[in-house]
Amino acid sequence: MFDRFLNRKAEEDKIRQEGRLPPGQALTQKFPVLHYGQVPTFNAATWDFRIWGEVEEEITWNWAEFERLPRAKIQMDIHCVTRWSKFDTLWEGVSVKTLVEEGLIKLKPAAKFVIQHAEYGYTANLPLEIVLQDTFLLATHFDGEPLSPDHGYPLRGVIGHIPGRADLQTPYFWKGAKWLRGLEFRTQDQLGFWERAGYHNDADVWREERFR
Ligand SMILES: Nc1nc2c(c(=O)[nH]1)N[C@H]1C(S)=C(S)[C@@H](COP(=O)(O)O)O[C@H]1N2
Ligand SMILES: [Mo]
Repeated sequence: MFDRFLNRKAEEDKIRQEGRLPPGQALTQKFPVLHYGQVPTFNAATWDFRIWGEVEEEITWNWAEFERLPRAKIQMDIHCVTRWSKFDTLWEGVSVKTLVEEGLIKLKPAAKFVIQHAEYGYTANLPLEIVLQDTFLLATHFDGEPLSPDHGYPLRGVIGHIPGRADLQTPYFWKGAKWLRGLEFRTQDQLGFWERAGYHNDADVWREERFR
């Protein structure tokens, strides 16, 4: 596509005109890596994914079982609180909304918040309604390839924005946990790793809710 040959500034101007550049953000054509701590290794024989809390049945899926779950693809814009935004990113993985709709996760009515639990005890919290949006995915693939270790292989949460979907909420990208190992459904919210460090709990990119 011709767009690929535009320089960064020209592409940013075009995105801004389309109303897709949130306040205080800049377009990047790279994919920066940001996280606290080490990159964990993956062992398919010992990896599992747990679902617990406000659910009728707790679940533990091993990697082979996780790979057989229904798959979804989604293209969206992602916005990092460190001020880079990346547009039209393509993700593939498992939609929590689909798992709930197909009865693979049976939520109790009291479930209102979701904690993503990742390797080394990293957590990220979101309201259930955002986790059930089309813009939240348990992603195994980016741009048609398995995630790289730096970006969360084999599984990460991702949250972004679909252009034109002003009805959906868009938190900053840190609300997606890399190296994800489970989801906890809760009646009450609980601050995640960056939220405890002073980042905004709601983290709406259009309202520039960066810090609390
Ligand atoms: N497990 C884990 N996930 C994490 C983080 C982290 O420190 N640990 N950092 C978050 C932050 S602050 C950002 S901006 C995004 C960055 O994702 P990327 O490295 O794929 O760009 O991952 C998020 N997920
Ligand atoms: Mo971040």
